[in-house]
Amino acid sequence: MHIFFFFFSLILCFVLISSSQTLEDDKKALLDFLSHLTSSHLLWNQSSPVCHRWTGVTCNANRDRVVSVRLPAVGFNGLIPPFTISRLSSLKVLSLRKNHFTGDFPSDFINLSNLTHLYLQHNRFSGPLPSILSELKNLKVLDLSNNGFNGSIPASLSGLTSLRVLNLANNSFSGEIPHLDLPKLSQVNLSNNKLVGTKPISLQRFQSSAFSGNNTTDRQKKQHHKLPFGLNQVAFLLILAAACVLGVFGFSFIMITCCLRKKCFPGKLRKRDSSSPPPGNWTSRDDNTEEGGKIIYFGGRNHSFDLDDLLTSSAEVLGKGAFGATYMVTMEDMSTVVVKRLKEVVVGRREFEMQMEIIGMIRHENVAELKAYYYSKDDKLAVYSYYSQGSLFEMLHGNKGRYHRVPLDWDARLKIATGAVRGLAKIHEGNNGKLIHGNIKSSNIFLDSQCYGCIGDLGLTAIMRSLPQTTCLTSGYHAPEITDTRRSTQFSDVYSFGVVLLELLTGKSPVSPAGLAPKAATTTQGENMDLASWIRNVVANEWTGEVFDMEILSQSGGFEEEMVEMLQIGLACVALKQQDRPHISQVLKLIEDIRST
Ligand SMILES: *[C@@H]1O[C@H](CO)[C@@H](O)[C@H](O)[C@H]1NC(C)=O
Ligand SMILES: *[C@@H]1O[C@H](CO)[C@@H](O)[C@H](O)[C@H]1NC(C)=O
Ligand SMILES: *[C@@H]1O[C@H](CO)[C@@H](O)[C@H](O)[C@H]1NC(C)=O
Ligand SMILES: *[C@@H]1O[C@H](CO)[C@@H](O)[C@H](O)[C@H]1NC(C)=O
Ligand SMILES: *[C@@H]1O[C@H](CO)[C@@H](O)[C@H](O)[C@H]1NC(C)=O
Ligand SMILES: *[C@@H]1O[C@H](CO)[C@@H](O)[C@H](O)[C@H]1NC(C)=O
Ligand SMILES: *[C@@H]1O[C@H](CO)[C@@H](O)[C@H](O)[C@H]1NC(C)=O
Ligand SMILES: CC(=O)N[C@H]1CO[C@H](CO)[C@@H](O)[C@@H]1O
Repeated sequence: MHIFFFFFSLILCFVLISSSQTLEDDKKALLDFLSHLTSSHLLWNQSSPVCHRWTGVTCNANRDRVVSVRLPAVGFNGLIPPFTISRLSSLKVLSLRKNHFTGDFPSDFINLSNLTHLYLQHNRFSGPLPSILSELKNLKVLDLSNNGFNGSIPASLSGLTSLRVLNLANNSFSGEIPHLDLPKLSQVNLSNNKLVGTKPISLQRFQSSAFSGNNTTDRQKKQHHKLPFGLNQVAFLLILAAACVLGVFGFSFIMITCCLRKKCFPGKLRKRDSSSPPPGNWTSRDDNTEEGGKIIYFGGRNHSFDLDDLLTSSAEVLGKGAFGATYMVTMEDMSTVVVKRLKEVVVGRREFEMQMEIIGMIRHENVAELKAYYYSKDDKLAVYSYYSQGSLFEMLHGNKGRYHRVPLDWDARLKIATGAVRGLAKIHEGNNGKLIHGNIKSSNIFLDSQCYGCIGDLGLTAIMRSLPQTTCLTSGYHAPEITDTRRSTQFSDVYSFGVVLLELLTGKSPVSPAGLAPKAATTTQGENMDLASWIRNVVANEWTGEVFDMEILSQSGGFEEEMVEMLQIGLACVALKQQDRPHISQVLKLIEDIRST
């Protein structure tokens, strides 16, 4: 009996020890890794939580294991300390690209059985690839380009059955290219090696540029193609080098949220097929290094992108506004950020940086986060978080944007207003209570994962050529005094926010007043009237019930009192005289009280 128990507990212990690797073990492995490397500026604070604070480290949803380590361009050199990184047994993504690591391919990495993405490009690795590499059965992306690997490409790579991307360019691989039977492979680059012979049939489907700079022959003809190393890229590498030398200033956040985020309207909100063309020239045109910029990150938790990423990742144009073009940029880890390429910046570098630093300080769940910025003579970029559910404008007025129209019930609208007013109240506290948004409108309000409103586009009006031209497109949001002063204030922000509230209630767009015509026709000014004036008129004539969006009236019986309350708040915000408007903190309290009373 005793012996039985003894063995039983021994087995139990063994099972527990072998299967319960913890975050502590992961932390230890990472600290071991770092302790062997003297070369970087990276500091992981032992007493701060790994999952929240450590640069480049991301955990799983339970926050009990490390799943991604991304430390691109942090100045590491020497050998990768063996048996450190490879102890992170849950690791899925490892990026150590653009460092100066030397030595052989770290063969202990084959213990990382869950690894899906391995980025070791732009280091100084050498020697042959171990054929045992094929043990990494889950590997989808393998980028070993721009190193000094030599020897032949192991035929065992055929065992990497999940592989989608293989980049071995700019190494010294020799011999013939093996037959690689990888049906999922969609991108290959073996250019600039010392390979000979014919392309295997299994790789015939890839363009010849993937094999350029070698002595391989096509079935038809020899390839002699090599792209010139353009000036743009030279400038670009200089900028990057400068950024490295200056040290890693701060770090950005991984945007895994877009994957984790639930949709507010499952099944209903469909993304349109994105048929927008990619942006034209993403490459920095800045070849004056003195004026050349560096990218500044806020946050310091994780950095999943560098400037290189922003300028080379696949980008999609989201829109072209008064401040310049807005792009949605998807990173190599499939996270997404919004990049604004600002035109007509009127302030100089110092003022630009000061303004960005002020905005970067604003951290609130209802304010779209400024993740990074970049200033050079020719390019000014602001990088914000991306909200996958689109803007309130798209939600309300549908079909014109990237999303199809979805009915929004009263609860949803109340939540959006609540989030947005919290965000704006936080913004007005910024810069010692002096910060102004200057461009509040429904297309700058986004929905977060909990479907609360979030304020986007913060901080741009202050650095741009006065206000965007007051065209009929935006004037619906502008306080009357702005027409004369051309300067935004916190009062005018409250006015614009009031217009958004009215927009939520009526479902009518302030930017297309023609839609008001049928009901407004009885008034004197007819269809030239903006949304706020129209509602003032209707309410003055005691037709209150008439202003509400049919969609919320039909959906939510019994909430009319709440709507009337919101209407009164909205009307107070759009008071013609600025001193009659409430402070945003009062608006916040009023809106939060709608439900809680
Ligand atoms: C490390 O983190 C702790 C807690 O977050 C903090 O109190 C401490 O100042 C940090 N130490 C350094 C050297 O940054
Ligand atoms: C690897 O991933 C699988 C599922 O994706 C998981 O069940 C397993 O526990 C992971 N391995 C480790 C060592 O975390
Ligand atoms: C893999 O990990 C085990 C311990 O879990 C270790 O004994 C072994 O040497 C490692 N393999 C390699 C190739 O590093
Ligand atoms: C690979 O490079 C190393 C030096 O880095 C050299 O000793 C070795 O002979 C080379 N192997 C082949 C196959 O070229
Ligand atoms: C190979 O190196 C050249 C010149 O350094 C560079 O232009 C090219 O982009 C590199 N190829 C890859 C696939 O990284
Ligand atoms: C290319 O390879 C062929 C053999 O496959 C060899 O005859 C030829 O000399 C090589 N050319 C160069 C430029 O290396
Ligand atoms: C492969 O990389 C070379 C530069 O090294 C580039 O010119 C070529 O376009 C790339 N081909 C593919 C298919 O990516
Ligand atoms: C066809 C071709 O470009 N072959 C080149 C392959 O790479 C070797 C080594 O870099 C060159 O010598 C060949 O000219």
